[in-house]
Order: sequence, then structure tokens, then C-alpha cells
Amino acid sequence: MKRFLTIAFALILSAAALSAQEQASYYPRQTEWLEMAYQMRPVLHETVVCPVGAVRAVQDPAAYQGWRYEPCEGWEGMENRSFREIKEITLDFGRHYTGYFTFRIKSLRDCMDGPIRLRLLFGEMPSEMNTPLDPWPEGCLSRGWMQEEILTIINTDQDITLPRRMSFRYLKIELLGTSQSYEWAIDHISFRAVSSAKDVKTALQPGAPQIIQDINRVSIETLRECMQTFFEDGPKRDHRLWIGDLYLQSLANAYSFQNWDLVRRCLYIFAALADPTDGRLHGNVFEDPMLHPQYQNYMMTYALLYNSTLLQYIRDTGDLETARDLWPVARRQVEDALFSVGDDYIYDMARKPSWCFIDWRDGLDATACVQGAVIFGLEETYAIAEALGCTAEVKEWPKIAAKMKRAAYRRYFDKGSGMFLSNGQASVQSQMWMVMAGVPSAKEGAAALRNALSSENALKPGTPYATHYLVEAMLRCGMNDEAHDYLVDYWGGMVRKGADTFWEAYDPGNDNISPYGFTPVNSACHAWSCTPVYFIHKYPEIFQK
Ligand code: RAM
Repeated sequence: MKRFLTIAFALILSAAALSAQEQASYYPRQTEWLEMAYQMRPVLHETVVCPVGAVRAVQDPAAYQGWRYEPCEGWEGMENRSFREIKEITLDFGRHYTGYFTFRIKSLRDCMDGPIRLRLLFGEMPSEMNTPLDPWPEGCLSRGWMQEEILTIINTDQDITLPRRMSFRYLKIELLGTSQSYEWAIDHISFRAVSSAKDVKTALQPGAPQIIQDINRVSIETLRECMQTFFEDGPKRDHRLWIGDLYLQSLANAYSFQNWDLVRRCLYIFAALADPTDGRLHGNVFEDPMLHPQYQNYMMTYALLYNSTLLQYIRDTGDLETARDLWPVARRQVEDALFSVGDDYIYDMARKPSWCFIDWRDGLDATACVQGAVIFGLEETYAIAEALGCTAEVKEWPKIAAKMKRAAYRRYFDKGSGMFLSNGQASVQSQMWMVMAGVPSAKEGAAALRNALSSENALKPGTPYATHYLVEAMLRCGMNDEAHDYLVDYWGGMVRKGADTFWEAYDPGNDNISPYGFTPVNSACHAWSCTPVYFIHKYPEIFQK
């Protein structure tokens, strides 16, 4: 009896400890927010598609990353031709799709008397399909990201659907093994494409230039493919919701699909999964097998962009109820960032380590950029407080922002070069974040941007992510024609090199740029690259003329 009572007492105590722990959650409503996020999970729309033809790979130094495809025979009638004779085929589905692949082995003659072994390789880019993957480079991201499956098939004449979701345009099928005593074909090839995006709600002005039409279309396709149960960064690689990508997707969404429910869902997911001990947001989260963050992945610059996403969401929808719910989360991210601002009003990256992502560009000194990002985040969050009528809670912020701007100017502006230097380094990235923060006047900012863009030594953006802020900064300085030309050159450059969705990394001067040291693992349909649709529709007088 005594023993029973002890156990019962221990159980009650541990339950009490658990609920005390739950209550200690930084935001008391986190469990409820998670439940809301589950309830808001969208239904995916499905479309069944088939290949449009077979293609042959051509190694061509003039092609992007050295490879291109040209159409060839082989698709028509494939279902009645022995695959023992075909041996290998590459199919082109005509555009980028994300979803599930199905096919069948059809008996043509005699009875199957041994398993069939096939290699299927799905890929977004011609070079990804044709670059040897092994030996896999040391230190690179997981080899498992490559969409390659080896299948052993023991039954004919029934549908085989791959469990793994694929994101691709091209599919190569190779025969690795078969019995020689029967004939079979590959039949019933189909692909169930999925996306939560529906109709596009915006249209270009009649007569918009062809290149703008193309860039707009490719932006929309990029966003559509990334819109799954949440805004993924890349449907081929990462499959994650990252705050920095979400912010840019929310801008593009506002001028295309206008799916505000999906933005709202993402805002609640991040809030629900914030660190319960200190309220910090994680930089990215996963949907499966259940919603969870990439633990310990703290990204101060991204955490502040959560607030910008919320601000954009309020401006687009007027939904102050959601903003009121999430205001404590937004305020907390600023408080956390301000913890690292010293008495000199300069952000000190060493004070509380966190990943301050700005761009994938080797050697970039992010110090000045981060100072700018904090000022920008502070002001954006203050605008949320204004919308909610709660500025009294954060009345010090405008003064802090002003002091941080003055400190940034004093610390980073170099009269000699007419640029902001970050620990002595010139980069376009530093100029654009100083402009985003409102540190220089429009005139000075434009001069600094021009100086960095024309300087041979200044680092340039390595991703469409950073290029987004460059174009935004140019517009803020009144460099409208330059912003137009830059957008057309940069994103139009990808279109001219064959993009049907925009790439994760792009440098007009270096086709082999890869944040991971190996281009096949790059994502060729990447969320943060989809913002031209936002610029083109928000500023029609600049971009559609
Ligand atoms: C890469 C992805 C992702 C991005 C992070 C910081 O892993 O491209 O989209 O947000 O970097």
C-alpha cells in the first residue's frame, strides 16, 4: 500500500512538474498555436501529367554549366518497345513539377522469371542529370538529396508509385539488370504534381516587354512549386520553411496567388516552435513527420525578418487579430537582437552567437550588413506596434534606431571610397543593408551603391536572395532605371540560360557557383529567387514600361 501511494504520489508530482514546465513556456499559447497550425494545413491540388518527349544530352561549353538537352525519338510508342533494347532513356516533362511518380512494367512476351533492376534519376537541370555524382565531394550536403532511386521490381503489370516526392523536369531511366528470357516495356508513366497554389490573381499590363513577361512567369512558377503545405525553400532540396525565404515568398505571394492563409499558417508554425525557454525563433522548421524546428538553428537576421513578414501580412490583410496574437513573439526577437547592441550602438556579433545569414558569398564580412539588418528589423517591428496601437511598450526603440544609424555611419562610412566598409571590406551587400536601414540619405546611398557595383574589388551578391535586397535598396534611393536594368539582367540572365524556375544561387559571371561546392546539389527552383513578380507588379511604371 505504502509502495502504491509512493508511486501514485510520484506520478502526481511528475505531472505537476510537466505542467509547470509547460506553463514555463515563454509564450503560454504555444501549444494552442501548434494546434492551429495543424488545422490550417492546406489541401494540395493535384494534376496528373506525362512526359512531353525524350531528350538527348549534349555537352556544350556554351550551355549553362556545360550541358543541354535536345529532343530525340523514343517516347512515342515506348510502352510497346522492349526496354531490354532501349536500355536507357531520358524523358522531359516540359516544365518543373513536384510530386509523385508512377509507372508499370508491362509484359510483352513470355513470363517474368527474375527481378528487374532500374536506376531512376530525377533532376531539375541538364548538368545535374549528367555530372557524375560519385565520388561524392567530401563535406558537401547529403548525397541523399540527389533524387536517385535504385528499384528492384518483382511484379509486372501493376502500378509502382515511388514513395519519395520528387521535384524535377527530367527523368533518366537506366536498365541495371534483367533476365534475358522475357520481354517487357515501361508503361503507364505518369506524375501526380502537387502544390497548394491556385490561380494567379494579377496580370501584366498589355504590351509589357517580352522579357518581363518571361521573368514574371518564371517567378510565378518558382513560387507555385515551393507552395506546398507551407512555403518551402526548395522542393528538391531542403524541403523546409526558412524565415528568410518565407519573407520573400510572402512579398511575391502578395502580387500573385494571394494565399494569405498559407502565410498565416507559417507565422503560427514559427511562433509555436520558438524556443520555449527564451522565446527565440528557429531559423527553419520541418513539416514531417510532425512539425518541428531544426533545433539550435538560431538566425538573428532571419528572426527579425519574421517580423517583416508579419508586418507585410498586416498590410496585405488588415488582420490585426493575428498580429495581436503574435506581437509578443515579434517584440521578443527585437529584444533578443538588442541584447547584442553595445554602448556604442553597434551590434556585436560575438556577444550571443547566432547565424547572421546575409548571402552565400565566400569571404563576405557581414558586420555592417548585420547592423543594417537590426536597424531595419527594429523599425519594421515598431511599425507593427504602431498598427496595434502599442508603441508605449517600446517607446525607446525609435531613439535606439536613430543612435544605431548614427553609429553605423560613423563606424562604417569611408569618405575616400564613398562606400560603407565592413572591417575594411567593400561589398555591395554592405551598401544595400545600410540603405535598407536608412543610414545614408537617398543621394549618398545611391552613390555608395554605384561605387560598389562598379568597383572591381567590391564583393557582389551571390544569390537571388541578396539581389532582392539590392533591387529594393536601389528603389529606395530612387535608382529606378538601374533597378529595372539590374532585374532584367540578373533574372533575365537566368531565363536566357534556360531557367523555367529560378535558381538558388546565380552569378552572371560564374555558372558554377554553388554554396555547397558542388552544383548538382544546388536547388534550381528556389523560394528566395521568386521576387521579381513582386517588383514587377508593385512598381509597374518602372518594370512594365
Ligand atoms: C540554404 C537554403 C535556404 C536558406 C538558407 C540560409 O540552406 O538555400 O533557402 O534560407 O540557406
